[in-house]
Amino acid sequence: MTFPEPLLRALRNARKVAALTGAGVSAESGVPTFRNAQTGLWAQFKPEELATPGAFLKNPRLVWEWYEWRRQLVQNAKPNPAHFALAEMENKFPGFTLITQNVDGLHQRAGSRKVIEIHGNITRTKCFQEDTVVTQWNETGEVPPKCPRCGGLLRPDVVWFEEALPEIPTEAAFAASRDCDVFLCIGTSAVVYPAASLPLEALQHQATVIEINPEVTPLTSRASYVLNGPAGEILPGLLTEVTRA
Ligand code: BJW
Repeated sequence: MTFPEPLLRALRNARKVAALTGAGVSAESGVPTFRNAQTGLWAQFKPEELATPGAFLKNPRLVWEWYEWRRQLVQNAKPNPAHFALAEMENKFPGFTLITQNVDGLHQRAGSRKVIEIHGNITRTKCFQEDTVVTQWNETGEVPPKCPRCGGLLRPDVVWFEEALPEIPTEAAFAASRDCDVFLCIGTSAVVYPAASLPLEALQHQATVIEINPEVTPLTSRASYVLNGPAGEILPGLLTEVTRA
């Protein structure tokens, strides 16, 4: 792909760069995107209908088992060239902030050191009752297991619909979006709020917003540039071009 010269110039001259990633960044690692049809046993369920506190309360076993399946999938997945290019950007771009909606930890496994996770992480577990992280519990065969302190149900430490995002990471994500010169919006359908307001916040503060996605999203018509294609191909190419002497 050839990149527009003004886009390359914006990145080369940027004082601060922020990037927001979504499930599309992990698609090339074999992790299904959130709004893609699920496969096998899980094909009959819509992710949007499992990732809510109401769904968990109605059928905690079902939701826990769905996350067990996804944990396994993520554990067996490997970071792809998009994750590696973003890790490299942390070294090459001044003031680089990586914000992710992904809960799979693949950015960290690719070498990104500073990752703002606004939707939590699937590898952590917390108590539904106390909302505190739990690292050990008795395996009694109950599904889901119970909190060793209060006996409440354990759940993944992720943010479900209707739940508040973690305050400190979310504030940091908004601050980075307001303060950057270039904002990269990569592999997200840009429909889930408040994450979807981050590129809009950047636009309002005169940043150059670059969308990388093979599909059209609600952001497409507003972005300064749209790079249409898979992140695993576009990001390494972009990094090479920007850092070319
Ligand atoms: C590729 C590719 C390749 C494919 N390369 N790209 C304002 C307006 C309207 C609604 C709301 C609003 N504010 C809040 C709401 C309600 C709600 C919401 O946004 N609903 C909308 C659906 C309408 N938001 C919430 O409920 C949030 N909470 C909240 O606001 O609380 C307020 C509150 C305050 C105080 C007290 C209490 C409450 C919470 C949102 C939490 C979202 N959680 C999930 C689940 C996380 C755990 C898990 O993984 O199970 O996060 S939902 C799901 O969506 C997940 C994702 O992070 C998130 C975004 O999805 P993403 O990443 O964009 O994935 P996809 O699948 O949608 O898209 C993939 C994209 O990749 C596509 O575009 C492809 O084309 C592309 N792609 N291959 C590049 N190779």
